[in-house]
Amino acid sequence: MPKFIKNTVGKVNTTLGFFTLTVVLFWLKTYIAYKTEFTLGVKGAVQQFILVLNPFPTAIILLGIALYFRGRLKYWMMMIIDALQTTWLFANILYYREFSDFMSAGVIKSSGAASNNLGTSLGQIIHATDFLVYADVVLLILLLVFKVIRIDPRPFKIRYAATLTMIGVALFAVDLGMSEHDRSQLLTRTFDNNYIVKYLGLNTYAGYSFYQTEKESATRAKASSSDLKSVLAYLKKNKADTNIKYYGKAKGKNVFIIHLESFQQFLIDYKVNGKEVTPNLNKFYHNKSTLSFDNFYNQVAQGKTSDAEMMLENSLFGLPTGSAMTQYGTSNTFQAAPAILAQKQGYTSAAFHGDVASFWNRDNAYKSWGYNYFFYSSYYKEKSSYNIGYGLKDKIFFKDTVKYLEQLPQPFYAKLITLTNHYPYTLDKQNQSIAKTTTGDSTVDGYVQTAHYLDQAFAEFVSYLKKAGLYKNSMIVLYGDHYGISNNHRAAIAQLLGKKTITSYDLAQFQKVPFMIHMKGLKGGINHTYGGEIDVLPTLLDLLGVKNDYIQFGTDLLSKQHNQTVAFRNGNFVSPTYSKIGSTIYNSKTGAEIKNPTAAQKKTVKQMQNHVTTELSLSDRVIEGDLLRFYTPKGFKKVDKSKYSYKVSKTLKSLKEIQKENKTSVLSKHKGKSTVDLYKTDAPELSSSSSSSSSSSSK
Ligand code: GP9
Ligand code: MN
Repeated sequence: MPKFIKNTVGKVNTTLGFFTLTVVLFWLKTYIAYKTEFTLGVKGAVQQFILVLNPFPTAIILLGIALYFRGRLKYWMMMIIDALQTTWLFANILYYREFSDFMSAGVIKSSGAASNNLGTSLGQIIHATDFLVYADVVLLILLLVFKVIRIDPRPFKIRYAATLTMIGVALFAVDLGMSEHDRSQLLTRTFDNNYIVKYLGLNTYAGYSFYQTEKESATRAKASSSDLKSVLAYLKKNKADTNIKYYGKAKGKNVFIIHLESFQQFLIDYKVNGKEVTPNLNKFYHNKSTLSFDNFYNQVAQGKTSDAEMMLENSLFGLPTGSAMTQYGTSNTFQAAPAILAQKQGYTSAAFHGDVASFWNRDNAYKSWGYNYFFYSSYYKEKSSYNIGYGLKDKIFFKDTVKYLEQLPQPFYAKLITLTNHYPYTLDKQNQSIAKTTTGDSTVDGYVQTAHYLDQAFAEFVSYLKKAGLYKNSMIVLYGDHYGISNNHRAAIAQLLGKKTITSYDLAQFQKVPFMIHMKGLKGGINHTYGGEIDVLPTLLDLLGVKNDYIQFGTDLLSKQHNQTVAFRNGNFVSPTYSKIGSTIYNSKTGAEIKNPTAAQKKTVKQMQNHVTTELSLSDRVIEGDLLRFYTPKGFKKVDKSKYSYKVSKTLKSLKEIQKENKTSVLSKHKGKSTVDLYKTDAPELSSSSSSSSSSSSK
């Protein structure tokens, strides 16, 4: 045997050598699992480097704990720690296979593992080869037991142990620094468990998840049913009656919620070089059967899309930091739109989205909200040319949604979340059909192109709805979730709006997003009422004729008593009279700053501010204290999450079965003949002559 190999092999008989071997083996299997068991969406050299690096820091720190022990004990401690880390890896491999997500502390603690049916299905998802993750631990133990590797009984100098710990900590800092650079606000915005694992590794994810859960359960434990009193008192005071002109007008109709990603109100009727950016949405907006709101604001914070979803379907605000859907979506009790409509009016509910299931914790939160079905990226044909940015391109998404949509029993509540019009607004050449704007700001100029693409995709979907007979028996709701162009682009915004300068008031106005409700026979028109995302659910429930005795912070936009002070998540607000941004008051009619408010103005603004602060903090209390667990309106049954599974095979089976029991789906109405052929799209990727050369961009 060559000498250097002999020397190297000889080193495993020292404590440091054995430690190194253990770390390297642990790293290797973790990396193999990253590549073969999980879909982490690693893009580019930096992310790849981070992925290679990320198992090391915590492995060194954790296995290094053993080095502080004496004699032979340190070897066995090392093996115990190794086995524990491996068990976490093992558990996640199994969990991921079933749920396409990592196991969270919340799932373990709230005996969610059982409520997710993990126990019953374990037998089906486990493969004999899974136990191979323990191979290195078993091997090392055998080598020690049979003295192939000799235990070095000499004490390991604390100095050296401390140095190794420091190396682990330093590597962790490098990992964290690079990750934050690649994906800022990684830990505060709480996007997706996949992200934490991709950047910081499985062990750090465990720590993070347990910390989050501890924090949550502390506030939850402190909360009691008496906290509800102030919430209920507030709601009573701010109650808005229904509008009899509209109440129940949509009863029994299918409901479509079409989420227009990053879509701002200013795009409506906007032109580039004389060409409308969104001609189809404009037509829809001006249709006489569409109720269109032109003073409707997004109210999201860091949780962006997820905040919008939380407001839309629960009428609860997102949190000041992070995503409420991620932090509380798994464990809290909710009384959300899908559950309400299912229980009160027998609706079937489904959410459709072309991204992975775990983003914004949708896979768990949707169960808490009572969604019967959730169709995410695994349900759609995946081909690299079909994707851009976060996932499926809108035209393909809408088209491939139909094969599931047609199987839903009617009436249904279907939410379709689009994706292509998302920052950084890149679109492959073959899909570009309008010129970019020319502000010179590269993150802004592509915005109209992706919006134009979304508009075309929407039109294709609508024409399918008409052919399939769905247009006339559905209420179609459109909304933009949040800004597409952030406040950092003042100069470009000024150019887009044709203004010289942009004030803070203008920026607040720039937070307007579309909100439209279309239905055959609905008295439409442009409605100037001020409102925001928090008001959507109460408005829809009134239209659907559902008695609303739920805890919701918005009010029906069509009600005479609707409060028109619109809260932003940071406590600023706009209203038809005054708006307050920071400490500055503006006259909403003129947009001018009110430098010296009168005593009466001061008093009014103060009252408005009080209202805003109170509703935000009470809503936070409901979410952070999980207060809905103490409040169940009459006749409402608490949602049982264990009833739902979004696993592809189970869903396909259940859809098939339901066709036999319930003959109300579009498919049934067409005598079992699919309506997919009615769908017409000009998506170049789907035409036979298409090239699949266009690539997906980074995530
Ligand atoms: C991801 C998509 C984007 O699935 O919903 O979320 P956003 O970045 O807009 O919050
Ligand atoms: Mn969004």
